[in-house]
Amino acid sequence: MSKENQKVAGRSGRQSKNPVSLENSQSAPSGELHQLAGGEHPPLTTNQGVEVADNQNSLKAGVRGPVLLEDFILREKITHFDHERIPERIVHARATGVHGYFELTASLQQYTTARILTEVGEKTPVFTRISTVAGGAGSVDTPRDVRGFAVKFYTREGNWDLVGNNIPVFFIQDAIKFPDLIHAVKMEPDRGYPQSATAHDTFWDYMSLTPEAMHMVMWIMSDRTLPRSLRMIEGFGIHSFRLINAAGESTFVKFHWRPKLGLQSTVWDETVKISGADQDFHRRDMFEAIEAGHYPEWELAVQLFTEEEAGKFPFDHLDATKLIPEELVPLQVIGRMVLDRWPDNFFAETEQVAYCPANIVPGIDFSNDPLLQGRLFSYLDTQLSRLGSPNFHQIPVNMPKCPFANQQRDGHMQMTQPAGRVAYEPNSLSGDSPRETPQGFRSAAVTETGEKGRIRPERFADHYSQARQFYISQTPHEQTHIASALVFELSKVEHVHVRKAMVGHLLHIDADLARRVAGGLALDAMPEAPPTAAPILKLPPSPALRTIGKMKDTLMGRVIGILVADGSDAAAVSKLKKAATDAGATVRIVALKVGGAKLADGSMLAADGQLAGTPSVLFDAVGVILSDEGAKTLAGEAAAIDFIRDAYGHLKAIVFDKGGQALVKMANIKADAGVVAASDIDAFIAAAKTRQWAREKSVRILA
Ligand code: HDE
Repeated sequence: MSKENQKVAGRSGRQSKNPVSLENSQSAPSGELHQLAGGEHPPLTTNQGVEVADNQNSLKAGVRGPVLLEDFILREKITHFDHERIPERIVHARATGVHGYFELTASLQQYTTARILTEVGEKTPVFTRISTVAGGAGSVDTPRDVRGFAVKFYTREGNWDLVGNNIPVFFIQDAIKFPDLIHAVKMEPDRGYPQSATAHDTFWDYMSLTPEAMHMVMWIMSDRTLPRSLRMIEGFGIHSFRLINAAGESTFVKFHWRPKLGLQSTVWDETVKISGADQDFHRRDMFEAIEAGHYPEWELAVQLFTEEEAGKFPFDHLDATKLIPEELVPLQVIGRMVLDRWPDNFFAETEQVAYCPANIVPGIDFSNDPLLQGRLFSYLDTQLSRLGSPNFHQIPVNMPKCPFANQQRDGHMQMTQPAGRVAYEPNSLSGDSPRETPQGFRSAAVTETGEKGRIRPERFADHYSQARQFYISQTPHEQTHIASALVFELSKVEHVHVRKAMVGHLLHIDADLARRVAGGLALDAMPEAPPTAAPILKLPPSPALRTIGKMKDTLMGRVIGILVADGSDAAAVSKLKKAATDAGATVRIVALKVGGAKLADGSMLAADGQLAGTPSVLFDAVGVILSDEGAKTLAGEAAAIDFIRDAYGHLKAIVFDKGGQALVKMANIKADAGVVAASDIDAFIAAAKTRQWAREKSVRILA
């Protein structure tokens, strides 16, 4: 509980004075005040602790007179309100944060002294923040964008922040390019749009001039950037880090998060419509899951390798545009993270949390990845201006949960009150002031040699081999989505030379992909491929890079929407509901009116959503259970036809009874394995666990 709350609670015994002026209030006449639940209310006070008698009227000179400057209550309230916002993050402003814990299941004692990675069974508290990158804090949850995946582990040896993304590679190899990359993706500075979108000229102009981004381009054009839920994304630390053991030996490590619910994405048309139907689609999904006790869970896995092994890789592991295929270095699962507590206050926690890749603990160290090295500077620097003081580590969400003590002092918003004469180390005047300890943090003893210069390793020059490997590893459906995404994005680019330059790069990745995109853009001729700085290797496909096939055989975390109307068969609704919930799904009832529908047996079934505001894009599969009369009524409502048509178009399973079938026919859809009669509920449940990929070519003209 915050100090302020404690203070207020502590005074709750004091009687509030009679709020006489409520009788005059325009906004809340006393007779109409809602009766709030729960015991005695503490008195409302100013920040100085003075009880407030009237929170509805400012102090005036006469009933129709001017407001008086003397009104300290008004001034304090408005001044505080005026300063409620802090600068939002330059990137990753939009996010959802949740508390939870990490539990180690396998020790890495051979490789590290870090207790969080060696003490099996130990539960370490975490705060995890999952974000989009490009949009502002108020932007939608579902643009085509990378997701940030930042975890703060409050370990016994200090805070360790693993600040990663849901994609294992990055756009650039050197931090000095980051401001240009972000300026290119953000809204264009003269017109102030688009918000949170890569589909515009400046982004693709920069991409077309940055061959090292081509691997990442493949990932962002894949459905990885269209997650179904934040609970269904993978996470990656991206850079190589080092683990240091008791003998001082170091091993390289890459960190991976794998979601227990499996990996799942939406399709593009669906994503676009979700953004309109529910701007907070991902945040709401996470909130509701936590409220329902369906705690999302991820496995933490590592890839471990030595300097010698790294020397044999066909790429440089210090290059953040490259990944280490799982087939080359297998993943070892070492723990799990469970998110089980929604923050008390969004601003205090999700907004004020400050992650920093430089926050590591003894036994972990950095690699020389030049992107990581730049990040080690950037985060603390940006947080100084975002949070306004070097004391932001004292904000509860940022504070280590282990003891911490040093001789740093003062600064804006200092919350501690150190006692005594000594504020330096070493000293001989204080017997209990903090001292260095031998088990404290030590950097890996690495020898560095070489000439100083603005240079890059030669092996960083291969920009296409892994881009090609990613593309050829995908299923045909996923390849089609990548091609179509490129066509969509480049169609929004006004400058034809930029479109052509991008297709030129694609020629190095896959000639068929280049042909499909050139065709989708109706280019007059195939452009020239740009020169390459290194030979393109024929790397083998890596099936682990796919999304399709990583869905789990469960409806856990999925939502089934059932469309009903007056006269729907109660037994059919309950049977469907039971089958869906037995398979782990959540069920939502949709009706013309939110009060619900009167079923055939006379019972009233309350709706979770009104049809007009609850389209099928919000569900993973749908049921249509209607009487003949109900079907006739809904035939006159475009939203009802769209409900079915969109579910079909988004490759979802649809189940219907006899009345529902009449409406399904009006949606003019073709029968397939995912269009199922209510008499075969099992077939529906099986179909709901996947998407009907075979249907796609009949509903959409893709590249
Ligand atoms: Fe970040 N990044 N980044 N980044 N990043 C920030 O820090 C930066 C990079 C990532 O939920 C900022 O506090 C530079 C890679 C996440 O609060 C800023 C470079 C990866 C978050 C910053 C990178 C990330 C950030 C903005 C190139 C994946 C959100 C506000 C060298 C491994 C953390 C802030 C949260 C946030 C700088 C590249 C992940 C400006 C200079 C690569 C998840 O400091």
